[in-house]
Formats: sequence, C-alpha cells, structure tokens
Amino acid sequence: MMDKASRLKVALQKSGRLTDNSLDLLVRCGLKYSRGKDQLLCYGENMPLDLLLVRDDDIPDLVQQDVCDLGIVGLNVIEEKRLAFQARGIAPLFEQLQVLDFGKCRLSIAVPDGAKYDGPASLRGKRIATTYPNILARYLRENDVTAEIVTLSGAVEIAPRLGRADFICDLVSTGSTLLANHLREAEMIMESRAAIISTPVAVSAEKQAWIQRLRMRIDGVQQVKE
Ligand code: PRT
Ligand code: ZN
Repeated sequence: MMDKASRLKVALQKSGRLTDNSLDLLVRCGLKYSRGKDQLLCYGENMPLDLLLVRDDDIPDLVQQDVCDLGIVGLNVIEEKRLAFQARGIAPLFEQLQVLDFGKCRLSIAVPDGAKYDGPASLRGKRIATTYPNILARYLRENDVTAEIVTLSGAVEIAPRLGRADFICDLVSTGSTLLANHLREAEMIMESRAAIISTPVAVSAEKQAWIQRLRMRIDGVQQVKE
C-alpha cells in the first residue's frame, strides 16, 4: 500500500472491556485486518491503518509520544492522564476527537452499607481509596473538602473491609460489584464512555485525510446503531 510513515497507527486495548467493541467499530467502518504473530500488531489490509494492542492505561502516553496517531480509551483514563500531566507541568498532547457509544460507566464515591453520607461534606477528613487520584483530588478541591486519597492499583472495592480506607471512588456500571462488597453508591463524580483521542501534532495530509474519513465512517456507524 503506502510507505510505513504514511500509515495511521491506532492504539486499542489488548484485552479488556473495550477490546471487542473497539475492533468491532473499526470492522464496521470497513477495516479488514490480519493479526501479527506477536498479537501486538494488527495490519490493515484495505486501509493504510495498523492497530497496536496495549494496556488501556498506556494509550494516552502512546498518543502523547506520537507513537500512535489515534487511540480508543475511556474518558476516565483520558481525564486522569490529562490531570496527571498537568500536575507535572507537562502539556497534554492528546485531544478528544470523538466520543463513542460503548464502555459506558461512571466514576462514583461509594460508602459502606450503613455509613452516613449527606453530600461532599461527609468526605471531610476521610480516607478514600481510588485508582483515579487526580480526578478525585480535583473533585475534592472543587467541593472545598480536605480528605486523604489512598491511591491503589486495583481491588479498590475491598479497601474499606481491609481497613485501608473509609470510602472508595471507583468505576461502576451495573452496581453489582458494590453490592457484593457491601458498599453503596453515594455520589457520581464523572460519567464515562470510550472516546477517540488524537495527537495535535501535525500529521501528513494523507494521514489527515484518512483520519477525516474514519471519523465520518464512525459517525455513520454510530447513527445506524442509535
Ligand atoms: O489490562 P488493562 O489495563 O488494559 O485493563 P483494565 O483492567 O485497566 O480495564 P478494564 O478492561 O476493566 O476497563 C477498561 C475501561 O472500560 C475502563 O477504563 C472504563 O472506561 C470502561 N468500563 C466500563 C469499566 C467498567 N465499565 C467497569 N464496570 N471499567 C471497569 N469496570 C469495573 C469497575 O472498576 C468495578 O471493578 O467493573 C467493576 C464494576 O462493575 P459493575 O458492573 O459490577 O458495577
Ligand atoms: Zn488499565
């Protein structure tokens, strides 16, 4: 097809909640691809576009570093990374291009069954476990609340039972995980769904034309579904 530099690189989650929907979306946009031996790269056969399969948390960084031109990742991850970069004085070099119709969830504060909660003031002085420390910190700041953020890398829902935190701030979709852990959703702090990010770094006219084409096809595919 075209030389390597003119092929679009798109970062997708390798294996997780966004994987099937992300691949499905591109296939509905007309992409035919073959998987590389290492399972990390997929080659577009009928479009100048290749897929890089990675952990979702790495997707904003890959776009930031201009390794990939586009990425599909949750707004929760995009926002957390944007705030993390800002906190370190780094300008985020990725922008939200298009919001998608899958991966819907919300980032919420949850409290143990029976714990009192009457709004953000109830968080004052509490320990809140989360994997989204920057989004939580902004929420607390906006609500004039001082609390301790306990940053964990996973299994946030068991932190209260282990005595590591009073409350949690985690993603919720059906609510069954909270229920199983004797927690109740007390406050939603962000709504999320998958989105496409792109780099504001100038790309070639050829690439730009394919990004435009892809956007239009995605709009078409999503309208059909609605
Ligand atoms: O390995 P990798 O790092 O790529 O994957 P991951 O484990 O970090 O992510 P993954 O696959 O769990 O989620 C990827 C993205 O899917 C998230 O960043 C969100 O944008 C989106 N998403 C949508 C969700 C959920 N719904 C969701 N329910 N991500 C996580 N959850 C978890 C939540 O953390 C909690 O543990 O599911 C549990 C709650 O679900 P319910 O249905 O019981 O409420
Ligand atoms: Zn992840």
